Amino acid sequence: MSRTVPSICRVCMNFCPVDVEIADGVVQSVSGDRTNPIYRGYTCVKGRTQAARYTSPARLLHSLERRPDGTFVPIPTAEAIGAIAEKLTGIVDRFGPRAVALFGGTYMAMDSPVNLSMIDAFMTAVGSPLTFTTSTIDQPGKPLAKGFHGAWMAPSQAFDDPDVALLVGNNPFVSHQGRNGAPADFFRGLAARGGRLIVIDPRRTETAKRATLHLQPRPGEDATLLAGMLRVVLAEELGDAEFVAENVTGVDALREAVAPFTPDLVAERAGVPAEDVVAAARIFAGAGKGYAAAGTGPNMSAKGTLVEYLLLCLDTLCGHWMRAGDRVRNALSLVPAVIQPDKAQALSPFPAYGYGEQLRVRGLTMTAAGLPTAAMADEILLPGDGQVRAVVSLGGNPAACVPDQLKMVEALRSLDLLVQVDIQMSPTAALADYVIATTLPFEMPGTNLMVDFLPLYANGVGLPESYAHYTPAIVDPPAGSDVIEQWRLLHRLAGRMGLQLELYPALGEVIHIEGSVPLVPDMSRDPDIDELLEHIHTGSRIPLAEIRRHPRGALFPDPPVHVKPRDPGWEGRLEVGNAVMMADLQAELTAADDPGDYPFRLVSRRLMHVMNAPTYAVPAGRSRHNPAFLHSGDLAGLGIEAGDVVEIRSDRAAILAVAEADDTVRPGTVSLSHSFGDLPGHDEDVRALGSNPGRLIADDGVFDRFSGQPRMSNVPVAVGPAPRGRR
Ligand SMILES: Nc1nc2c(c(=O)[nH]1)N[C@H]1C(S)=C(S)[C@@H](COP(=O)(O)OP(=O)(O)OC[C@H]3O[C@@H](n4cnc5c(=O)[nH]c(N)nc54)[C@H](O)[C@@H]3O)O[C@H]1N2
Ligand SMILES: Nc1nc2c(c(=O)[nH]1)N[C@H]1C(S)=C(S)[C@@H](COP(=O)(O)OP(=O)(O)OC[C@H]3O[C@@H](n4cnc5c(=O)[nH]c(N)nc54)[C@H](O)[C@@H]3O)O[C@H]1N2
Ligand code: SF4
Ligand SMILES: [Mo]
Repeated sequence: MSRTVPSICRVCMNFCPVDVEIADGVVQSVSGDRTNPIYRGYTCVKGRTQAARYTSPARLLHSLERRPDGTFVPIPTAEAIGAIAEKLTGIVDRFGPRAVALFGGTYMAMDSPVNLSMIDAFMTAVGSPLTFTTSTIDQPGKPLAKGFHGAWMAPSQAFDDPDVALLVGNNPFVSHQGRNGAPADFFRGLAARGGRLIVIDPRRTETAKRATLHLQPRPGEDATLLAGMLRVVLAEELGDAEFVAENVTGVDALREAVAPFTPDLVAERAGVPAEDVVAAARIFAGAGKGYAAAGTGPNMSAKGTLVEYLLLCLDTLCGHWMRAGDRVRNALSLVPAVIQPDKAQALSPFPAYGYGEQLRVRGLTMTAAGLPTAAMADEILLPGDGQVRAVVSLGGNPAACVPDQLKMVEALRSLDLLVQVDIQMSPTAALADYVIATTLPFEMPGTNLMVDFLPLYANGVGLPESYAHYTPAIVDPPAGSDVIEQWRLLHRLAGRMGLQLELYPALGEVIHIEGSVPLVPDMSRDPDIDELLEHIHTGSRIPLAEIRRHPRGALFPDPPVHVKPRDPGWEGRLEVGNAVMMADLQAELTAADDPGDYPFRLVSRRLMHVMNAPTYAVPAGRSRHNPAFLHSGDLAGLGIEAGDVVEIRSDRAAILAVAEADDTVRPGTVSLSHSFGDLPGHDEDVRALGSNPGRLIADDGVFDRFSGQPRMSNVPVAVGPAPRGRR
């Protein structure tokens, strides 16, 4: 018998509401929910084809243990947990708690709202500060820049309804990182209102094609470009003088720092017309309400903090922040209401790095974006006090996603214990001592807490209106399987290690809520997931019980949230002339760019049909590899035909990739998606597996000095025909 039930797609962070057809307890098909007021039926190819994720023979249904000869044998998950608990306890006893690290990937943050809090509870109980996540190899510049600039204590202006949006290296049409919902609806609405869209991207992306103005610069020149725009805004007095006078400091320092960035200099450096730099500034500052946002590209250029800082300066000079009395249309629904930004005042700059855990390499420390993941391999390989001996990896694929793949794989191989929690035999799983088979999203209850939280993370992301959605588990795991939720695994592990967990509401370390009371679960039995969910959503503006009454999700405009006036005597100011940032900007002026032996620049990108690493469930008819997109002029110049295998070489390594002609790519750049391929030495068949650009990156070469994020885009490379016999 077949039935159709509503749920939430959790393949990517858009969290689309879907209708799921189920027959005999098995997911058959997935389609968009047309009745939904925000998404209006939107889904993408990954979401619509996800039934295959549930039934494929490649799905891991049992946990595995590695034998001494390197092969894997199935092991009951309960038995594996016992063995892992014993080994972890032994490692902690011998080497201390810092010898245990945890790696959390995107599916750790996404599949259950309980996971983040559970991870913090687990690592706190173990006593280790070494939790690494993908946050610091993604867009760590966002939280870091807020530290240098300060934060407006109300949301950015007109996210629901902008007159202008500036998107720098961000392609929401494919990535869905932007306004959550249906990307086309947002851009259509913007155009219909006469709103302006400015896109800065070395590729003429799906988003850039909709832009009023597209600047197609050399990669890695965003700081130069933004400095040029700031110079125009200041010189032509285009900003919001009243807002600046009341709330901002450092304008003179900024004016001085951007003075050398004339339109001509910027044009020459970035390879764009000088008049476009001026036009971008005039459009952005003159259009009215709006916001600026960057995506992964500029954050990965090893200057992410500076770029994000300059974007905040641009918004601040233009007064793009909500004022007293404004209605917050996308007031948080699920995140504790006490942290809703709702006051028209500035929080002065605060330390965003340089505190907490000191890593043993490159002077890196804890940051507002978390612990620098680019130091994880060194923390494993570097002998001495505090050396990491065990890694528990959840919902991510560190052997593929962390830059400097060669070093990371060497590090993971050297561990005393590697536990990989996964749905398939990923490259990391292949290196693990234990592979724990885990549940898929429709087998678990969930909420859209992560999406609700996004506006707290940065400008230009999240939902346009207050909207919340809860889904129960809608199918059971396959009959005869032995899979476990990530949160339950951690709880049981802690129980077997004799540890007591304390679970805080919301998103663990990601959000600190003064005075919140932890849940102290009974460690001798599995906690009830409903109780955990209730606790995680403690203090939300909309009680979870109310959200649960709307199985298709709903808008929750009431109680309304209005921005309050500034507190009497409040003296906080936003800082646009931070000395550290201004010094980094000056350094840009003299940064030499000698192509040497590496005339091309490798730039990052996303592909519609996969979420980062490909899974076994790549939609039918889509390529399993990640093509190297090159301009047809470049292909001709290199004597390479589309479809040929090329070699891409950096000063670190070489990879093979299948060339594809694409004239949306700026000449001189290679646009290649990440996390494909297999382990080094196992991915010769590039047409079947794709390749890993992370192998071309050194984690200690060029990097953002605050987050440690290596240069993952704008990587100097040479491109040529693959060696004979490898084409
Ligand atoms: N060179 C380069 N490197 C990059 C990037 C880049 O642009 N360029 N991007 C970086 C960024 S922004 C990020 S966030 C990281 C992403 O890095 P990861 O977090 O590692 O990425 P994913 O591929 O999303 O997750 C991978 C793991 O989740 C498993 N998985 C797939 N579906 C599910 C599921 O439904 N549930 C569970 N539990 N597991 C599942 C997969 O088998 C795989 O092992 O990569 C980073 N690395
Ligand atoms: N379909 C799909 N969706 C995804 C993912 C996926 O793998 N597939 N991954 C998810 C994840 S983990 C994340 S973090 C988000 C990321 O979301 P986005 O940041 O929107 O990701 P991209 O689509 O890669 O867009 C980055 C853009 O930066 C450009 N770029 C590269 N280098 C530079 C540079 O130096 N300067 C400028 N200005 N631009 C540059 C690239 O050409 C590209 O168009 O997407 C998420 N959504
Ligand atoms: S955009 Fe696609 S993968 Fe992401 S939540 Fe929506 S349907 Fe799922
Ligand atoms: Mo990401």
